[in-house]
This record gives sequence, C-alpha cells and structure tokens, in this order.
Amino acid sequence: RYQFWDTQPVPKLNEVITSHGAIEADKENVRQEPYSLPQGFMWDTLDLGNAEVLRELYTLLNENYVEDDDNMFRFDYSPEFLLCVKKMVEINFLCVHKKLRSKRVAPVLIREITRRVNLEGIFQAVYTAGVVLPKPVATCRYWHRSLNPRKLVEVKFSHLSRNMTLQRTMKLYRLPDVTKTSGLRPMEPRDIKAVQELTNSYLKQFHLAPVMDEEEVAHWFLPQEHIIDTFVVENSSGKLTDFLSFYTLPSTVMHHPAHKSLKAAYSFYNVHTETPLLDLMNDALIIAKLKGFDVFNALDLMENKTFLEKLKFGIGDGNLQYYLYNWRCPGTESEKVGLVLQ
Ligand code: YNC
Ligand code: MG
Repeated sequence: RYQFWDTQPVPKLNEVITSHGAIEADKENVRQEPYSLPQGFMWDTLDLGNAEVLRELYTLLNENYVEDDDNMFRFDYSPEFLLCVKKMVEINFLCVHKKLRSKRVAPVLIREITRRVNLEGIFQAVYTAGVVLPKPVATCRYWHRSLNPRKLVEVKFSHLSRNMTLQRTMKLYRLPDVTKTSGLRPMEPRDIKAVQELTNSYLKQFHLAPVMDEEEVAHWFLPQEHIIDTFVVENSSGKLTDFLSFYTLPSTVMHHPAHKSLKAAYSFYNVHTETPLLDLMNDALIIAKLKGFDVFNALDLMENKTFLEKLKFGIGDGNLQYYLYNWRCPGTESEKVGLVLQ
C-alpha cells in the first residue's frame, strides 16, 4: 500500500502497539553520500541569512505549500517566519514544486533529511501531516473562531448559518475591546525563566509533549511582530501565574478579486495555574481581534476542548495527524497531546 513508508521505521497502520521504544537501533554508520536526485537537480543547503535565498524559499512555499481540500486557500508563511526554520528540530515544510509532484521526489527528500539528522546523532523525529500515513500516534482536529465574520463569509471561509443575517452573525462574534485578566502584559526577556518553569510543569500531564530549555523558550515565545504573540499574567506580588500565546500564519486567498490574504492566528501554548483557561483564551481572542486577525484557530489538543464550544469556535474539516519516526508507542487521545508544531 505505502511503497515508501512500508520501508521506513514506523509502525504499520494495523499494528497493535503495547510497547514503547525505538523501532530500529541507532545506526553505527550513517551513509556519507547524499541520495541522488532526478536528473538536473542538486541539493543546496540554504543560507537563510541571505535575503535573496530567503525570498526564493518564500516564493517556493507561497506557490506550492499546503492548500485546503477545496484548493481555495494556501498557507503564506512570511520570510521572517521562515527564518525560525534554522533552529527547528521537528520536521516541517516538506514541499515539492507543483510541476514535480507524483514523481517520488518526496521519499528522496525524507531519506536525505533523515541521513542528515542521523549524522547529528539523532534517530527520532516528530512531524504532523493532513494525510494518513503509517502510523498516527494521535489525531487532532482544527477549530476556527471567527473574528471578522464579514470577510470570512466574503472569501467563503465560512458561510452564514441558516436563519442568520450578517448583522446577527457579527453580533454573535463581537468581543469586548479590553481584556479581562488583571496583570496581563506582553512577555519580555526577563520572563524567560518563569515561562520555562510554567511550561515544563504544565506539560507534564500530557503524553506527547516537549521539554523546553531556556533557549527554546526564548526562541518560541518571545514576542516577534507578525510571527508570535505571548502575554503573561503577573500577579500583585510580581509572580507569573499564567500565559497565553498564538502564532501568525496568513493564508493566500486564491481566487478573490478584492481579498488577497486571510489573517489567521493559531493557538500555541496556553498555561494556566491561577487564571481560568476560559478567561485566558477569551483574552487571547480579544487581543487577536484588536491586532486585526480575521480568524483564531486552535487544535482540540491539551485542554482546548474545555473552551472551544463555549468561546464559539466551530469545528473544521480534516484532521491533523501526529507522527513519530523510529519510535513505537501506543496511540493517545488528542487531549493527551501537549505538542504544537508551527
Ligand atoms: C507527507 N505530508 O505517502 P508511499 S506536512 C510524509 N508526509 O509514500 P511523491 C508523505 N509523506 O505512500 P508528491 C506526505 N505526503 O508510497 C505524501 N507522502 O509510502 C508520501 N504538497 O511521494 C506518500 N506538505 O514525491 C508516498 O509525492 C510518497 O510529489 C509520494 O510529494 C508530496 O511538512 C508532498 O502538503 C507532500 O509539496 C511533498 O505533495 C507534495 O505529492 C507537496 O511522489 C503540498 O510520499 C505541501 C504539503 C506537507 C506538509 C510536513 C511534515 C513532513 C514529514 C515528512 C516525514 C519526516 C520523517 C522523519 C524524518 C527525520 C527522521 C530522523 C531522525
Ligand atoms: Mg514527486
């Protein structure tokens, strides 16, 4: 069935898993030569510090990366966002030019990235995809919260429900102009240590979650305009008790005369110890609306199911499958997933 994936150290789709552990042992000798590409192509390690190279990568993804099932929207990662690629350990941005599709280039790219990661002494990986492959460790679903219903209806991202006028829909999704939680403010470099402690202790309750060092916390959470927003809650004695975060990922609107882009915020990590999660997330919606986002997206992982319906998120179509490479372990419920990949 899976010509490529059946050769890889991943569990079979029908496999019943009761153990935890690597599927194949760490390699003693990793192949030194790069895998061959089709005639006329060569490997090139990108220097994303070079503006021209960054622009080229941006154009490739902008024209060829992930679209929705109806081919109406396509992710539009900004060049600034792509610069984050440098430090990533998870596998992301698998993309083959539209003209080279279905020619078995993807397996070559996957084998080559595996070889390069192996050369660094790493033999496991985590990745997500919309497609079903052997074998998901968890299945999550996106939910969408309208912030600008008029535009979402115009670009056909959403449609008016029966018996609902645009006026009533706009009223339904209206949000306050000010946040509710006292002590809520943007994260600053001095908060890194506290955010790290909050994150790592909160994530212990999930089955699939990262452990972040200080450098990773600074990289993933420090606010960067048009990339990542993080707001912390500082109580009256100066202690950080909670934080919310979301990243920016616009989508290109493919066939619309007036609207070219959909501005979407994606829920990232939201950690609560004192503030109710519902209040924290309502404040996230208020902030995203004030910043001009059209829609706020969240997966049904971690504790998100406790607020999605209450905060008027609607369920999306299509699943996001989570995978581990060269690691066998039983599958888990979306509520036990504590990992968000951008
Ligand atoms: C996919 N998304 O099943 P079989 S997500 C993995 N992830 O193999 P061809 C995929 N494998 O079935 P095309 C995949 N999509 O024969 C397809 N495949 O075993 C498998 N789209 O290759 C597929 N980006 O080259 C089949 O297909 C084989 O030309 C077919 O290329 C696929 O980033 C693709 O959605 C996705 O650019 C590149 O369609 C292309 O269609 C495309 O003939 C639009 O490939 C953009 C898009 C995917 C976003 C993502 C995560 C990727 C994870 C890759 C796996 C990493 C493994 C771990 C490596 C490190 C290990 C260590 C240590
Ligand atoms: Mg191909």
